Amino acid sequence: TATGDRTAHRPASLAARAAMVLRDNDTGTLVTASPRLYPHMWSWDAAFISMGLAHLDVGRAVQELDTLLAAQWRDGMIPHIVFTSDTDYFPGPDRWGTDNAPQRPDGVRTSGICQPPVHAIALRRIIDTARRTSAADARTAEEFAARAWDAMYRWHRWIVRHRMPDPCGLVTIVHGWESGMDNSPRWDSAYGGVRPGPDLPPYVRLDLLKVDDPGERPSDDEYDRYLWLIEQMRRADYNPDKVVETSAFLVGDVFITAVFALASDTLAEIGDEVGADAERVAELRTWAERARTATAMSCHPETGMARDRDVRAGRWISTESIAGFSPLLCGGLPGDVEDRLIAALDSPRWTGHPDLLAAVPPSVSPDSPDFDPRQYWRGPQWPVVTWLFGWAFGRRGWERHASEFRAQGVHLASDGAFGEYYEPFSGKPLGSTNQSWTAAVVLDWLC
Ligand code: 9YW
Repeated sequence: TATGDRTAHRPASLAARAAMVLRDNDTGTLVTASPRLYPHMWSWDAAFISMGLAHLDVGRAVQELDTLLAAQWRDGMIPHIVFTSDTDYFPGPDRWGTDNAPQRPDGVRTSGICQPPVHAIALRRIIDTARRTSAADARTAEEFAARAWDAMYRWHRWIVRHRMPDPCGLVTIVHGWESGMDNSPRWDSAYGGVRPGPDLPPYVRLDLLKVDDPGERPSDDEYDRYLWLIEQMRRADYNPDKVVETSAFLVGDVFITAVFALASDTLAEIGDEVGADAERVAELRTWAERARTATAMSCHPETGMARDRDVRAGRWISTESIAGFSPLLCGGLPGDVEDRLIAALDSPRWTGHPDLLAAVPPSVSPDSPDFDPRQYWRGPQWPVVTWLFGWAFGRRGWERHASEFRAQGVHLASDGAFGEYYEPFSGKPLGSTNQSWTAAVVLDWLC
């Protein structure tokens, strides 16, 4: 069936196509983030991909997380990219130059920064899916959880030890790429303070050759800043504390903080189920509480929207982005403030905007001056973000919101292109097509 110029697949056909995307992008031990644009494993993509894989083969799902955990740095950091041998991506491992970092893992090349800690959430989802399918699947997932739990705990501990340096208590990032929302207007002012030095080694971008419209990608100026930050970290040998000390970009990320709270609670809960060390489980709950409080404290006194904090400049960042709703992920707000935030999410400035094809939140409010409907994290809708909020809403007992996000997310993706992101008014898929994490969340919605 067709609506406008969009084809709409029925659920069974959409699920079959999503499964095909995951199979086609599978190299054997990892599913690449997308077929052409991103030929490697990305940390938070891998988490979402693994829960999609769980619907096809639980053994393969846990293998995906095993591959990621095999690239964990010795100090606990899970790196944002695990490189395959494909050389058609920039910046690749040579440019990152992590080979000399003393904490790097053996036998695999990675980037030197991290991404949102959604991994425990994926593990929860894999266990829940496996328990629904068969006793053997449940055993596979639970055995993996028992085996992988310590590694995940060490990842969360790394964040607490190295990335909560500011009294505001937010989890701090040293590069916009760590946020997962690379060129979000949330980071514009902080990037203003990043001045690439004259000794920035030259480079050639490859991403622009792989999309139809370079206007959907970050600009060259933005890229210079991205690479300058990498250069600074490389010169600090990726020592985590030195990096935080020296980075020109240091921002408390409220979305990551809320995800960290949610994931720490989830990991604690899994720890109880698999009989993990009780002291460590208790520590996770303390960390979750701390992050929840920091998230709640960031809220703007009038709008109630959560805010990031530019630590270098010592000021709050009030961009009207999806991250403003972060407290809904982890809780911690007084009831009336939370109700107002939910009302804001449902309002015409956001999900209730009359011109949206699907009622799921865009990355930036269409009514904000920062909004650009085609530009990456500056406006388009990202199915994974919808999945995450929907899953958290279900966990918080908000069934109506959770099922609404699921239905509308499926509607947006029903064209079967599995876009990396979508133009919110026309539903046109943008960036890469057959993007693995989009296929994975659609599969999870449909199964
Ligand atoms: C890049 C892979 C990654 C995602 C990020 C997204 C984009 C581009 O693609 O990053 O070159 O790293 O912003 O969240 O993990 O899908």
